Amino acid sequence: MSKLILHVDMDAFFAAIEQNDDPSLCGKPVVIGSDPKKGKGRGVVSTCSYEARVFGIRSAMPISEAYKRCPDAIYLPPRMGRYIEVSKNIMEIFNNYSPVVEKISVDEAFIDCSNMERLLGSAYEIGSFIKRDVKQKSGLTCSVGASAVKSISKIASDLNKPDGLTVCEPGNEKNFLAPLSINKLWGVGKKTQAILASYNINTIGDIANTPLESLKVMFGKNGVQLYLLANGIDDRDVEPDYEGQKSISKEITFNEDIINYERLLHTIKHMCDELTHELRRSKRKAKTVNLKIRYSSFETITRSKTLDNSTNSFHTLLNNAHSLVENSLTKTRKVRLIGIGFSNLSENEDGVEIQGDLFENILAENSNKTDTIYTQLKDKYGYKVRRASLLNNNTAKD
Ligand code: TTP
Ligand code: MG
Repeated sequence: MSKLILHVDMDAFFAAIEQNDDPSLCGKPVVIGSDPKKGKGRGVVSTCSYEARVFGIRSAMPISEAYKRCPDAIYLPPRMGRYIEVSKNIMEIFNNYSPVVEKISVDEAFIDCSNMERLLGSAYEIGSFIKRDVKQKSGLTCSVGASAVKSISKIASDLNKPDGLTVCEPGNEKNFLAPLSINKLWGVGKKTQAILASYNINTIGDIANTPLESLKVMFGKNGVQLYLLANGIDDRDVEPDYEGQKSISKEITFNEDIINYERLLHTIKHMCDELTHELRRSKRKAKTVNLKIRYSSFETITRSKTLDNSTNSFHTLLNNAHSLVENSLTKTRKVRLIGIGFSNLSENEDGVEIQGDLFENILAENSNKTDTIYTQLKDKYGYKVRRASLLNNNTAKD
């Protein structure tokens, strides 16, 4: 028996939630992102409704460009707390179908339904049931791809968006992929696409028909991967839990480029606070802290530090983020964007780690208790709950 892997991706996720929560937005172009400030805003589009996509607006586009394309659209700031809540509800629906669910972002997951056809029906039926449940329980539509091959299911879910359901039957993988553009293939970015196009390789079928040796010459090891994927060969399994989500991160584009070091540190503290909260809510720890700085020249540097032990202690993560900034920032240069990420995530075992010095442990335990109470308060009363040290108001906004 071959595997049956479904990939589900919500349609226009953040924008669809806004439309669902406020029906007066339905049928209208809705753009989620930073304030466009009448075309002078400096942030980016997070996502937009399909009505806004007609104007050419897309995720990651500068918000000023979106405003140029559709000044009459409804521009809304993201409500992450709400999106995470809906995301959790949706992931629970997937868990009703299979215990093997791999969440790969806030709005998409793989579900392994292998050997469940007897119980649940054909790939097409299982896909329809999931779509129906998601619609009934959340009011939202999603798109589903199903096949025996992880990478093909991912491609398939994107083919008939929104509200799509696309099945590739086992044995038909090569035919299914052949006519599709090469940019549908995992790992093919603009650079790879340009190189392939220069050899007149434009479809996945063209790659499949290219000798492996030629692909190796063009791309080295990656050429082998391209060849396998283009031929529908990918034996990766669905990895349950958080293993698919390798990191969490936040970044902020300042209203104007800044040089004030104290303000930068304060912004980092805010981001560490939000990220630690997310770690603790989802019962995870991080081992690596990542920093991204973009100067006003657009030159971007990234630095990371891997700790001896995984942690979800606010103070430990913050101290390491601070030391990364301290060691890598050129303080005489203006900063346009700053980002903090935590990666190397693992599940949190219960209890406090007891290692080393007793006094250190008491401090760690107290800090852990404070973090736990803080997480509970924030969960109960929302994002307005803040650590006292975050209450002064020189925060970056955007
Ligand atoms: P996507 O699934 O990529 O996009 P989408 O659900 O909005 O639209 P589609 O129908 O094409 O799937 O991303 C899920 C959410 O993640 C999206 O609603 C907003 C957020 N996101 C960003 O904040 N920035 C980004 O650049 C992208 C791509 C997504
Ligand atoms: Mg989506």
